[in-house]
Amino acid sequence: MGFTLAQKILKKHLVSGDLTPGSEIAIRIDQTLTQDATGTMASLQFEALGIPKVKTKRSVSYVDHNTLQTGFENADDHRYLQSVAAKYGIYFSRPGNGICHQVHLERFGMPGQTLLGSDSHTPTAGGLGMIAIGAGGLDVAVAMGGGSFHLAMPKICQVVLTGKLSPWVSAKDVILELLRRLTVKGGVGKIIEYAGPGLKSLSVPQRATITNMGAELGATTSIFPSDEVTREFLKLQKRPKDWKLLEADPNATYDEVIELDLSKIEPLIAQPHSPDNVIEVKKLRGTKVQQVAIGSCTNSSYTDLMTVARVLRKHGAHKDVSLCISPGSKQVLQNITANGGLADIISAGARVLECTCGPCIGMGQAPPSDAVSLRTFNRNFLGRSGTKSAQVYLCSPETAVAAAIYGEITDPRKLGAGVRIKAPTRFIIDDSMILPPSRRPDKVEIIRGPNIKPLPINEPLPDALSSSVLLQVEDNITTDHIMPAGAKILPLRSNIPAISEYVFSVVDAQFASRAKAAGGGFVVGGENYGQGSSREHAALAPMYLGIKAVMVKSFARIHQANLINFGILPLQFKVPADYDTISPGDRLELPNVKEELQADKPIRVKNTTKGREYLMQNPFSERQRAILIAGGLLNYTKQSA
Ligand code: MIC
Ligand code: SF4
Repeated sequence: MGFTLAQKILKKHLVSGDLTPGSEIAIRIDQTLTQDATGTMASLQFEALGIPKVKTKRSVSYVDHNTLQTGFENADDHRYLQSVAAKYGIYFSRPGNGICHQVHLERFGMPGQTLLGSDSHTPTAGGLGMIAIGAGGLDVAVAMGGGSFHLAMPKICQVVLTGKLSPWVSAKDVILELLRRLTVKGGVGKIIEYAGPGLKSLSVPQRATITNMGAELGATTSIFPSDEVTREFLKLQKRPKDWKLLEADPNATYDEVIELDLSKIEPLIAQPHSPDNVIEVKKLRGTKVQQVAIGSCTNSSYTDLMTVARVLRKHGAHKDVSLCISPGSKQVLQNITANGGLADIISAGARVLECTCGPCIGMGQAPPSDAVSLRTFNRNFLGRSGTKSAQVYLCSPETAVAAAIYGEITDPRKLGAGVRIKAPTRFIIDDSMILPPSRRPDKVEIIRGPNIKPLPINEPLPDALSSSVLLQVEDNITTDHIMPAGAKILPLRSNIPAISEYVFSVVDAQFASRAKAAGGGFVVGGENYGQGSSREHAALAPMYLGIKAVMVKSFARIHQANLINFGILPLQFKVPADYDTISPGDRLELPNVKEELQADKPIRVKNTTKGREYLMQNPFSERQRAILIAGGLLNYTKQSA
């Protein structure tokens, strides 16, 4: 039997387990990536491991999220991260150099290697033929120290691409079409592997748009083969030697196959407040638009921005639209500057932002009240833009620029003959904002600002738990609901006591004070709980508030792993309908939790308020059980050292 591309790479990196879907495997990690919003915690955790130098082939620390310096906090964090990078053998991408995923694709990604990143969009590098997975900061810190990464072996879903995209339809529409078909839960427990004759018409940045938003499908990762298109991309990046041919065996078998004819895809748009709420752009024709934001790790490549520039040169932006553009990297900005694209963008009246995540994570450019904002980003969760009443739509750069010109949602095909942006034959490559690690690490001093507070550590799991339900939430709760981001809260990422005040604040402003007054408790949720970002703060901060267990119908992968890492029990109902018999405030008891967990038995929960009893699944691996009993991965690692 042949192997799929993902299986081939996983097999080469396998440390333990086998490739049976659902069983636990451990893999060797070649490269890691951290960004500043998750990286300070990951760095504190790496420091706590006491290892003198990273053991990966390449580790890179990016500053791209927390760049709005309204006080000392973010700037202090940047300085801390720079000193950690210099000391421990990590490359440092300075603030302004670009968004981690875009820069990693350009400068570091390697076909056939594994990449673990403390950001959920790490699978972007799958566009280059890598197995690239998002994880919590602690898992990444462990990988930097040479530890393997544990995960449940995913199923492999093949997407066979045929045909070619029509003018004004782009890679974003491909992934929006998949989101429409599969939903935000459709990729859970799967790797999406792309194949077929349609591949050759998609450039590496276009492939990266697709793998990037595989995260919104809930997929473990997504991957494209490494072919002639990949070779051309790496040649342009002056990295021809990093290329190798990688594809699935012709007789590989897949758990699922989806066919997608590129020529049949139309311009699509995701409506508020979920990336899978997708319809054709033409159906929303005429909706007035107040803001258009172009950028993010999904859609800010050279071709994306040149397309926008070319359209703007002809038309100019509408007077009622605030148009902002954040290039994905300094490389993109330098190249569109050199060939006049930036001048067209500026002349059209766009507000040009620095090369960072910016508005995508609510770091500035919050739209006005009730505004319609069209964004080329990947997430439109409620409140993420910074304005709770805003209506955020996700679309391609083509659809975004059409709205910027006409002041209303417009099918970009109205713009006439399609623009074709050819990749330049020479690219400006300038790595001056990437600092290699110090040659004299012993001389480097770690610089810590006053906002960096020590990492809180959990207690081991007691024999029994008893507490009340502090909050009950619906399906598809995101980590943006659990631990919101934005310009006000993000600077507190290295200060757990301070950030914990904002846990669930989008849903329930009193949550933190109630949790503190009660000395902790439980949270009850629906399907796909914890989807979205990899931020381990969505586990760490609730842990700090005394949350002992989260009881839901199902979990999103990264969040579930983060809960385990910080010793919060992630429990799933055996009978999902039990959810309906619980109300906020109910008193729950887990009389034998430790013993049941250890003995691989279902975990019993008594609802003493309602006089009912529920059974919870115990699907954990032996290692996960040991981590939960120890009160988290740090305690477990210390015990086993
Ligand atoms: C996001 O897009 O939500 C983020 C901000 O990049 C997060 C990471 C974080 O919260 O720091 C992610 O996707 O993992
Ligand atoms: Fe940054 Fe947005 Fe990408 Fe997250 S999704 S890494 S915030 S650009």
